[in-house]
Amino acid sequence: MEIVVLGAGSLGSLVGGLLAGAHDVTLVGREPHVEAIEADGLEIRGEYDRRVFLRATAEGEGLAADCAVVTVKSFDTPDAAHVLATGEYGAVISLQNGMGNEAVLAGHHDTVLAGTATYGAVRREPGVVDCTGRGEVVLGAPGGGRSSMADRVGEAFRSAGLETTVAADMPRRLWAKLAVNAGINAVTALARVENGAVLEAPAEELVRAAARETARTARAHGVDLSNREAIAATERVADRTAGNESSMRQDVENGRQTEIDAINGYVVDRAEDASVAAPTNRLLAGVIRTWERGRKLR
Ligand code: KPL
Repeated sequence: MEIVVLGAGSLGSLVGGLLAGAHDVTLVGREPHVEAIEADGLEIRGEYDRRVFLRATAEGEGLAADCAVVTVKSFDTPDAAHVLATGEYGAVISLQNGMGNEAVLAGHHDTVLAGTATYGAVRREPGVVDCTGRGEVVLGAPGGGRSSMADRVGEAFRSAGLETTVAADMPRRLWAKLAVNAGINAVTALARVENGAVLEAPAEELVRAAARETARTARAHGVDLSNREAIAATERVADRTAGNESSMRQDVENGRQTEIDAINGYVVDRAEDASVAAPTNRLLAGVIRTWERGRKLR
């Protein structure tokens, strides 16, 4: 399959590198990462430990492929949608954190798939990505139901060795992943700890509260996600990725804007729409936004 991966951050580099083992992949990113990959290939450290050779470019306009995998930060989705609109793709799949990305992409493309990924990845230096934990990709039609394109893309991911499930209940899966990110990301970023730290007191209580509020909000919007399921999903991911730095912690450590608006901020907004209380998500979003403002990142 011909695949374009748009976004060569930690997850995009890892997914692009793994897909390149079985497919014709073009990774679209920024310099100097792109130049390093073009010169010497991409080194995947950790779990997979290999060097792969794939096309890498900083020019995403006018490309064509069977499938485009979007891994850019949620606040860059509108730009990504415009770039993709200049090319031709059989399907566009969002493998991003946060909610609302598929709707933005669907404004420019007919066939959009939703996806979640729980692989641990850290881009160490130009041309090098570390897989810090094997996770899972789940993909399917954003509104739920079966999709033959999702089956095709899922098979392509699996044939490249990525643990992949094609799901018919994506709205529920997206809200469950939102609960995971709402619980883990801001707490690990603020406390500068690894994901496993959220399994212990005193973080444990905070993280459960954020996941519980997310599930309550999902139910208020007609999505069948119990508090127990949301908490269990959060704890399972924290356990599997115990030694990882969350993406938000990486953003904060590197002085970059975070995805807080699409994660805890999204929960607060949807909770407000449905008159549900979300005090923990509000507090976490407020503290991260204050940090961003102090750094002139927003
Ligand atoms: O999605 C993640 C992230 O870091 O953004 C998790 C699942 C928490 C893995 O670190």
